[in-house]
Amino acid sequence: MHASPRPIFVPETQKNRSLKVWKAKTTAAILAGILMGVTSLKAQQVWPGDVNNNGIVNNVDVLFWAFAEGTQGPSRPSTSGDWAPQDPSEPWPETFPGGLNFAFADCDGNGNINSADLNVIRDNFWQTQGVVSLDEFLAGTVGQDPQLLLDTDDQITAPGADESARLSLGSEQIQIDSFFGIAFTLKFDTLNIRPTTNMGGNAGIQLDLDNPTWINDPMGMGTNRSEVFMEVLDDYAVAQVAIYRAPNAGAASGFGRIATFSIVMEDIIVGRIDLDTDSIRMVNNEFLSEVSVAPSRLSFATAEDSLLLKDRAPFLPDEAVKLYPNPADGWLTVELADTDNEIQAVDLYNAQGTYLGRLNAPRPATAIRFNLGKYPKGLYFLKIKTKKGTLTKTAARMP
Ligand SMILES: [Ca+2]
Ligand SMILES: [Ca+2]
Repeated sequence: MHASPRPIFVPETQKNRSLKVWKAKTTAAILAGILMGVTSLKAQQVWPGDVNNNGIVNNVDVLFWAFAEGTQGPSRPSTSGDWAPQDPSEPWPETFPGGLNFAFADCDGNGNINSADLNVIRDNFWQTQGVVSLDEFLAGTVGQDPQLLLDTDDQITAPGADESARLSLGSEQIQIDSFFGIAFTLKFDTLNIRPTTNMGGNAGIQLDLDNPTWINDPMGMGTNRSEVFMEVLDDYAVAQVAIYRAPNAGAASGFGRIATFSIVMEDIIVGRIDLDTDSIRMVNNEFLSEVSVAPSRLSFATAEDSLLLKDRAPFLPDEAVKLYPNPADGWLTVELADTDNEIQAVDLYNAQGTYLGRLNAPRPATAIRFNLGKYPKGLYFLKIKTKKGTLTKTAARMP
Protein backbone atom coordinates (compact mmCIF):
# COMPACT_ATOMS: atom_id res chain seq x y z
CA MET A 1 0.00 0.00 0.00
CA HIS A 2 1.22 3.52 0.65
CA ALA A 3 3.94 2.81 3.16
CA SER A 4 6.27 5.63 2.21
CA PRO A 5 6.49 8.36 4.83
CA ARG A 6 4.40 11.47 4.22
CA PRO A 7 5.91 13.81 6.76
CA ILE A 8 4.23 16.98 5.64
CA PHE A 9 0.78 15.58 5.06
CA VAL A 10 -1.78 15.88 7.77
CA PRO A 11 -1.11 12.89 10.02
CA GLU A 12 -3.31 9.99 9.08
CA THR A 13 -6.50 10.34 10.99
CA GLN A 14 -7.13 7.50 13.33
CA LYS A 15 -9.53 5.49 11.27
CA ASN A 16 -12.70 4.82 13.06
CA ARG A 17 -12.49 1.09 13.37
CA SER A 18 -15.15 0.62 15.97
CA LEU A 19 -17.77 -1.65 14.58
CA LYS A 20 -20.85 0.28 13.89
CA VAL A 21 -23.62 -2.18 14.16
CA TRP A 22 -25.84 -2.03 11.22
CA LYS A 23 -29.32 -1.59 12.46
CA ALA A 24 -31.18 -1.71 9.20
CA LYS A 25 -34.01 -4.02 8.43
CA THR A 26 -35.97 -2.94 11.42
CA THR A 27 -39.43 -3.94 10.41
CA ALA A 28 -41.31 -6.04 12.86
CA ALA A 29 -41.61 -8.62 10.14
CA ILE A 30 -37.87 -8.97 9.86
CA LEU A 31 -37.36 -9.06 13.59
CA ALA A 32 -39.96 -11.78 13.68
CA GLY A 33 -38.12 -13.50 10.85
CA ILE A 34 -34.92 -13.53 12.84
CA LEU A 35 -36.61 -14.72 15.99
CA MET A 36 -38.63 -17.41 14.31
CA GLY A 37 -36.10 -18.56 11.76
CA VAL A 38 -36.39 -18.67 8.02
CA THR A 39 -39.58 -20.69 8.08
CA SER A 40 -41.38 -17.44 8.88
CA LEU A 41 -40.78 -16.48 5.26
CA LYS A 42 -43.80 -18.67 4.65
CA ALA A 43 -45.92 -16.15 6.45
CA GLN A 44 -44.45 -13.12 4.69
CA GLN A 45 -45.68 -11.78 1.43
CA VAL A 46 -43.09 -10.49 -0.99
CA TRP A 47 -43.58 -7.02 -2.48
CA PRO A 48 -41.64 -7.13 -5.76
CA GLY A 49 -38.77 -4.65 -5.67
CA ASP A 50 -38.77 -4.07 -1.91
CA VAL A 51 -35.75 -6.32 -1.51
CA ASN A 52 -34.99 -5.39 2.08
CA ASN A 53 -38.69 -5.61 2.95
CA ASN A 54 -38.95 -2.26 4.74
CA GLY A 55 -42.00 -0.98 2.88
CA ILE A 56 -40.39 1.24 0.21
CA VAL A 57 -38.58 0.55 -3.05
CA ASN A 58 -35.44 2.64 -3.36
CA ASN A 59 -31.72 2.58 -4.04
CA VAL A 60 -30.98 0.58 -0.90
CA ASP A 61 -32.98 -2.24 -2.46
CA VAL A 62 -30.68 -2.03 -5.48
CA LEU A 63 -27.71 -2.59 -3.19
CA PHE A 64 -29.39 -5.67 -1.69
CA TRP A 65 -30.32 -6.97 -5.14
CA ALA A 66 -26.74 -6.47 -6.38
CA PHE A 67 -25.33 -8.47 -3.48
CA ALA A 68 -27.62 -11.40 -4.30
CA GLU A 69 -27.28 -11.12 -8.09
CA GLY A 70 -26.41 -14.40 -9.80
CA THR A 71 -28.02 -16.60 -7.13
CA GLN A 72 -30.67 -19.21 -7.93
CA GLY A 73 -33.32 -20.71 -5.68
CA PRO A 74 -36.94 -21.81 -5.43
CA SER A 75 -39.38 -19.86 -7.58
CA ARG A 76 -42.63 -18.38 -6.32
CA PRO A 77 -46.01 -20.05 -6.97
CA SER A 78 -46.85 -17.20 -9.34
CA THR A 79 -44.17 -15.19 -11.10
CA SER A 80 -45.05 -11.52 -11.18
CA GLY A 81 -43.29 -8.24 -10.69
CA ASP A 82 -46.52 -6.32 -10.15
CA TRP A 83 -46.68 -4.06 -7.11
CA ALA A 84 -48.92 -6.33 -5.05
CA PRO A 85 -48.23 -8.82 -2.28
CA GLN A 86 -46.98 -12.08 -3.74
CA ASP A 87 -47.10 -15.47 -2.06
CA PRO A 88 -43.55 -16.39 -1.08
CA SER A 89 -41.43 -19.20 -2.37
CA GLU A 90 -39.76 -21.80 -0.18
CA PRO A 91 -36.90 -20.09 1.69
CA TRP A 92 -33.62 -19.79 -0.21
CA PRO A 93 -30.45 -21.18 1.39
CA GLU A 94 -28.77 -17.77 1.44
CA THR A 95 -29.52 -14.86 3.72
CA PHE A 96 -28.21 -11.32 4.08
CA PRO A 97 -26.45 -10.37 7.33
CA GLY A 98 -29.27 -10.05 9.84
CA GLY A 99 -31.19 -12.97 8.43
CA LEU A 100 -33.25 -11.54 5.56
CA ASN A 101 -33.78 -14.29 3.00
CA PHE A 102 -32.41 -13.94 -0.53
CA ALA A 103 -35.88 -14.83 -1.83
CA PHE A 104 -36.81 -11.15 -1.45
CA ALA A 105 -34.20 -10.25 -4.07
CA ASP A 106 -35.90 -12.42 -6.67
CA CYS A 107 -38.29 -9.61 -7.51
CA ASP A 108 -40.14 -11.35 -10.34
CA GLY A 109 -40.15 -14.67 -8.49
CA ASN A 110 -38.74 -16.83 -11.28
CA GLY A 111 -35.96 -18.42 -9.22
CA ASN A 112 -33.08 -16.39 -10.69
CA ILE A 113 -31.72 -13.13 -9.32
CA ASN A 114 -30.66 -11.21 -12.39
CA SER A 115 -31.13 -7.99 -14.35
CA ALA A 116 -34.85 -8.70 -14.87
CA ASP A 117 -35.26 -8.22 -11.13
CA LEU A 118 -33.49 -4.86 -11.33
CA ASN A 119 -36.08 -3.87 -13.94
CA VAL A 120 -38.80 -4.72 -11.43
CA ILE A 121 -37.11 -2.43 -8.90
CA ARG A 122 -37.13 0.33 -11.54
CA ASP A 123 -40.78 -0.32 -12.41
CA ASN A 124 -41.84 -0.18 -8.77
CA PHE A 125 -39.40 2.51 -7.69
CA TRP A 126 -40.56 4.76 -4.83
CA GLN A 127 -43.66 2.62 -4.24
CA THR A 128 -44.54 2.05 -0.62
CA GLN A 129 -46.66 -0.45 1.24
CA GLY A 130 -47.76 -0.63 4.84
CA VAL A 131 -45.76 1.25 7.41
CA VAL A 132 -42.40 2.19 5.92
CA SER A 133 -39.39 1.54 8.14
CA LEU A 134 -36.96 4.20 7.04
CA ASP A 135 -33.62 2.95 5.83
CA GLU A 136 -30.92 3.92 8.27
CA PHE A 137 -27.87 5.90 7.30
CA LEU A 138 -24.85 6.74 9.39
CA ALA A 139 -23.51 10.16 8.54
CA GLY A 140 -19.74 10.28 8.70
CA THR A 141 -17.59 13.22 9.70
CA VAL A 142 -15.34 15.02 7.25
CA GLY A 143 -11.70 14.43 8.16
CA GLN A 144 -12.53 11.37 10.23
CA ASP A 145 -14.48 9.17 7.84
CA PRO A 146 -14.18 8.75 4.09
CA GLN A 147 -16.11 11.42 2.20
CA LEU A 148 -18.36 11.04 -0.82
CA LEU A 149 -17.06 14.21 -2.38
CA LEU A 150 -18.52 16.31 -5.19
CA ASP A 151 -16.19 18.74 -6.88
CA THR A 152 -15.67 20.56 -10.13
CA ASP A 153 -13.06 22.72 -11.82
CA ASP A 154 -15.17 25.84 -12.04
CA GLN A 155 -18.22 26.68 -9.96
CA ILE A 156 -19.29 29.48 -12.30
CA THR A 157 -22.02 28.37 -14.67
CA ALA A 158 -24.35 29.94 -17.22
CA PRO A 159 -27.95 29.44 -18.39
CA GLY A 160 -28.29 26.28 -20.47
CA ALA A 161 -24.71 25.22 -19.72
CA ASP A 162 -23.55 21.62 -19.45
CA GLU A 163 -21.66 21.15 -16.22
CA SER A 164 -19.94 18.18 -14.68
CA ALA A 165 -19.46 17.27 -11.06
CA ARG A 166 -16.84 14.71 -10.17
CA LEU A 167 -17.66 12.15 -7.51
CA SER A 168 -14.90 10.62 -5.44
CA LEU A 169 -14.86 8.34 -2.42
CA GLY A 170 -12.14 8.34 0.20
CA SER A 171 -8.74 9.99 0.06
CA GLU A 172 -5.13 8.96 0.45
CA GLN A 173 -5.44 9.54 4.19
CA ILE A 174 -8.76 7.75 4.55
CA GLN A 175 -8.87 4.85 2.14
CA ILE A 176 -11.57 2.26 1.60
CA ASP A 177 -10.45 -1.22 2.64
CA SER A 178 -13.35 -3.24 1.29
CA PHE A 179 -15.94 -1.84 -1.08
CA PHE A 180 -18.92 -3.76 -2.35
CA GLY A 181 -21.28 -0.89 -2.96
CA ILE A 182 -22.71 2.42 -1.93
CA ALA A 183 -26.22 3.84 -2.00
CA PHE A 184 -26.77 7.57 -1.68
CA THR A 185 -29.12 10.36 -2.57
CA LEU A 186 -28.13 13.35 -4.67
CA LYS A 187 -30.20 16.34 -3.66
CA PHE A 188 -30.43 18.94 -6.37
CA ASP A 189 -32.06 22.19 -7.33
CA THR A 190 -35.13 21.66 -9.51
CA LEU A 191 -35.46 25.36 -10.15
CA ASN A 192 -32.13 25.68 -11.92
CA ILE A 193 -31.40 22.20 -13.24
CA ARG A 194 -33.33 20.92 -16.20
CA PRO A 195 -35.69 18.05 -15.43
CA THR A 196 -34.50 14.63 -16.46
CA THR A 197 -37.99 13.85 -17.69
CA ASN A 198 -37.69 16.78 -20.09
CA MET A 199 -38.84 15.99 -23.61
CA GLY A 200 -36.18 15.98 -26.27
CA GLY A 201 -33.87 13.69 -24.35
CA ASN A 202 -31.80 16.49 -22.92
CA ALA A 203 -31.56 14.89 -19.52
CA GLY A 204 -30.99 17.18 -16.57
CA ILE A 205 -28.78 14.84 -14.58
CA GLN A 206 -26.84 11.81 -15.72
CA LEU A 207 -24.24 9.72 -13.95
CA ASP A 208 -21.48 7.68 -15.50
CA LEU A 209 -18.80 5.63 -13.82
CA ASP A 210 -15.29 6.80 -14.61
CA ASN A 211 -12.99 4.33 -16.23
CA PRO A 212 -10.46 3.14 -15.22
CA THR A 213 -10.73 3.81 -11.50
CA TRP A 214 -10.04 1.84 -8.36
CA ILE A 215 -13.60 0.47 -8.45
CA ASN A 216 -13.96 0.10 -12.19
CA ASP A 217 -11.58 -1.82 -14.43
CA PRO A 218 -8.46 -0.55 -12.64
CA MET A 219 -6.08 -2.41 -14.96
CA GLY A 220 -7.88 -1.33 -18.13
CA MET A 221 -8.58 -4.98 -18.97
CA GLY A 222 -12.37 -4.77 -19.16
CA THR A 223 -12.68 -6.71 -15.90
CA ASN A 224 -13.04 -6.05 -12.20
CA ARG A 225 -15.87 -3.69 -12.90
CA SER A 226 -18.57 -1.87 -11.01
CA GLU A 227 -22.02 -0.83 -12.16
CA VAL A 228 -24.22 2.18 -11.57
CA PHE A 229 -27.94 2.64 -11.04
CA MET A 230 -29.67 6.00 -10.88
CA GLU A 231 -33.30 6.97 -10.70
CA VAL A 232 -34.00 10.70 -10.87
CA LEU A 233 -37.13 11.84 -9.07
CA ASP A 234 -37.57 15.36 -10.35
CA ASP A 235 -40.71 15.93 -8.31
CA TYR A 236 -38.79 15.23 -5.13
CA ALA A 237 -35.60 16.99 -6.26
CA VAL A 238 -33.54 13.90 -5.58
CA ALA A 239 -31.65 11.30 -7.56
CA GLN A 240 -31.30 7.90 -5.96
CA VAL A 241 -28.01 6.26 -6.78
CA ALA A 242 -26.45 2.87 -6.18
CA ILE A 243 -22.94 1.97 -7.27
CA TYR A 244 -21.98 -1.64 -6.76
CA ARG A 245 -19.50 -4.29 -7.79
CA ALA A 246 -20.38 -6.36 -10.84
CA PRO A 247 -21.12 -10.07 -10.22
CA ASN A 248 -17.96 -11.95 -9.19
CA ALA A 249 -15.86 -8.79 -9.24
CA GLY A 250 -14.99 -9.20 -5.55
CA ALA A 251 -14.17 -6.39 -3.16
CA ALA A 252 -12.45 -3.22 -4.32
CA SER A 253 -10.10 -1.17 -2.19
CA GLY A 254 -8.58 2.24 -2.72
CA PHE A 255 -9.73 5.85 -2.93
CA GLY A 256 -10.42 8.67 -5.33
CA ARG A 257 -12.57 9.29 -8.34
CA ILE A 258 -15.43 6.94 -9.12
CA ALA A 259 -17.99 8.72 -11.29
CA THR A 260 -19.09 11.95 -12.94
CA PHE A 261 -22.47 13.67 -12.89
CA SER A 262 -23.42 15.52 -16.07
CA ILE A 263 -25.81 18.34 -15.36
CA VAL A 264 -27.76 20.61 -17.70
CA MET A 265 -28.67 24.01 -16.33
CA GLU A 266 -32.03 25.62 -17.00
CA ASP A 267 -32.31 28.48 -19.49
CA ILE A 268 -33.00 30.82 -16.61
CA ILE A 269 -30.88 30.50 -13.49
CA VAL A 270 -31.83 32.18 -10.25
CA GLY A 271 -29.42 32.23 -7.35
CA ARG A 272 -27.12 29.45 -6.28
CA ILE A 273 -27.36 25.84 -7.42
CA ASP A 274 -26.50 23.32 -4.73
CA LEU A 275 -25.81 19.64 -5.14
CA ASP A 276 -25.55 17.47 -2.03
CA THR A 277 -24.60 13.89 -1.41
CA ASP A 278 -26.84 12.67 1.36
CA SER A 279 -28.29 9.55 3.03
CA ILE A 280 -25.21 7.47 2.30
CA ARG A 281 -24.81 3.80 3.06
CA MET A 282 -21.65 1.98 2.04
CA VAL A 283 -21.34 -1.79 2.42
CA ASN A 284 -18.23 -3.92 2.40
CA ASN A 285 -17.76 -7.29 0.76
CA GLU A 286 -19.57 -8.99 3.65
CA PHE A 287 -22.47 -6.59 3.07
CA LEU A 288 -21.83 -4.88 6.39
CA SER A 289 -21.85 -1.12 6.92
CA GLU A 290 -18.84 -0.80 9.17
CA VAL A 291 -17.69 2.57 7.84
CA SER A 292 -19.72 5.77 7.87
CA VAL A 293 -19.30 8.08 4.90
CA ALA A 294 -19.29 11.85 5.13
CA PRO A 295 -21.54 13.85 2.77
CA SER A 296 -20.52 16.87 0.69
CA ARG A 297 -21.99 19.89 -1.07
CA LEU A 298 -21.05 21.48 -4.37
CA SER A 299 -22.43 24.86 -5.40
CA PHE A 300 -22.66 26.57 -8.76
CA ALA A 301 -23.64 30.17 -9.51
CA THR A 302 -23.64 32.44 -12.51
CA ALA A 303 -20.86 35.00 -12.78
CA GLU A 304 -23.27 37.77 -11.69
CA ASP A 305 -24.32 35.72 -8.66
CA SER A 306 -20.85 34.43 -7.85
CA LEU A 307 -20.90 36.14 -4.46
CA LEU A 308 -23.44 33.53 -3.48
CA LEU A 309 -20.62 30.99 -3.55
CA LYS A 310 -19.72 31.86 -0.01
CA ASP A 311 -16.98 29.32 0.37
CA ARG A 312 -15.53 30.27 -2.91
CA ALA A 313 -12.51 32.53 -2.91
CA PRO A 314 -11.70 34.50 -6.06
CA PHE A 315 -9.14 33.17 -8.48
CA LEU A 316 -5.66 34.62 -8.16
CA PRO A 317 -3.62 35.51 -11.24
CA ASP A 318 -0.97 33.01 -12.23
CA GLU A 319 1.89 35.25 -11.11
CA ALA A 320 0.50 35.36 -7.56
CA VAL A 321 2.21 32.04 -6.78
CA LYS A 322 5.70 30.88 -7.71
CA LEU A 323 6.70 27.21 -7.79
CA TYR A 324 10.40 26.44 -7.82
CA PRO A 325 12.32 24.55 -8.89
CA ASN A 326 9.85 23.34 -11.48
CA PRO A 327 10.35 20.68 -12.69
CA ALA A 328 11.61 19.30 -9.40
CA ASP A 329 13.20 16.03 -8.37
CA GLY A 330 12.98 16.70 -4.65
CA TRP A 331 11.74 19.61 -2.58
CA LEU A 332 9.36 22.02 -4.29
CA THR A 333 8.69 25.48 -2.87
CA VAL A 334 5.30 27.18 -3.15
CA GLU A 335 5.73 30.90 -2.58
CA LEU A 336 3.26 33.79 -2.64
CA ALA A 337 4.27 37.00 -4.41
CA ASP A 338 2.12 39.05 -2.03
CA THR A 339 3.65 38.98 1.46
CA ASP A 340 0.36 40.24 2.93
CA ASN A 341 -1.33 37.07 1.75
CA GLU A 342 -1.25 33.69 3.52
CA ILE A 343 -1.24 30.11 2.30
CA GLN A 344 -4.04 28.19 3.98
CA ALA A 345 -3.82 24.82 2.27
CA VAL A 346 -2.51 23.10 -0.82
CA ASP A 347 -4.44 20.19 -2.31
CA LEU A 348 -2.41 17.85 -4.49
CA TYR A 349 -3.81 15.98 -7.48
CA ASN A 350 -2.09 13.76 -10.01
CA ALA A 351 -2.42 14.20 -13.77
CA GLN A 352 -5.47 11.92 -13.81
CA GLY A 353 -7.19 14.26 -11.39
CA THR A 354 -6.99 11.87 -8.44
CA TYR A 355 -6.88 13.72 -5.15
CA LEU A 356 -3.69 12.74 -3.36
CA GLY A 357 -4.11 14.74 -0.21
CA ARG A 358 -3.78 18.07 1.48
CA LEU A 359 -0.34 19.51 2.05
CA ASN A 360 -0.50 20.93 5.49
CA ALA A 361 0.59 24.51 5.98
CA PRO A 362 1.60 24.24 9.66
CA ARG A 363 0.52 27.84 10.17
CA PRO A 364 -0.45 30.49 7.65
CA ALA A 365 2.72 31.24 5.74
CA THR A 366 3.77 33.01 2.57
CA ALA A 367 5.89 30.03 1.51
CA ILE A 368 5.81 26.29 2.13
CA ARG A 369 7.77 23.44 0.63
CA PHE A 370 7.14 19.78 0.20
CA ASN A 371 8.93 16.78 -1.20
CA LEU A 372 7.58 16.12 -4.67
CA GLY A 373 10.44 13.67 -5.11
CA LYS A 374 8.59 10.91 -3.27
CA TYR A 375 5.89 10.80 -5.96
CA PRO A 376 6.26 9.07 -9.33
CA LYS A 377 7.47 11.15 -12.25
CA GLY A 378 4.79 13.08 -14.06
CA LEU A 379 2.61 16.14 -13.77
CA TYR A 380 0.82 17.23 -10.60
CA PHE A 381 -1.82 19.84 -9.95
CA LEU A 382 -1.57 21.97 -6.84
CA LYS A 383 -4.77 23.70 -5.83
CA ILE A 384 -3.46 26.48 -3.64
CA LYS A 385 -5.87 28.11 -1.22
CA THR A 386 -4.86 31.44 0.22
CA LYS A 387 -6.51 34.10 2.32
CA LYS A 388 -7.08 36.17 -0.81
CA GLY A 389 -8.15 33.50 -3.26
CA THR A 390 -7.30 30.24 -4.94
CA LEU A 391 -5.09 29.23 -7.82
CA THR A 392 -4.23 25.94 -9.47
CA LYS A 393 -0.66 25.44 -10.63
CA THR A 394 1.03 22.59 -12.43
CA ALA A 395 4.24 21.07 -11.12
CA ALA A 396 6.38 18.49 -12.90
CA ARG A 397 8.20 15.69 -11.10
CA MET A 398 11.41 15.08 -13.03
CA PRO A 399 12.23 11.53 -14.06
CA1 LIG B 1 -36.79 -1.35 0.56
CA1 LIG C 1 -35.84 -13.15 -10.89
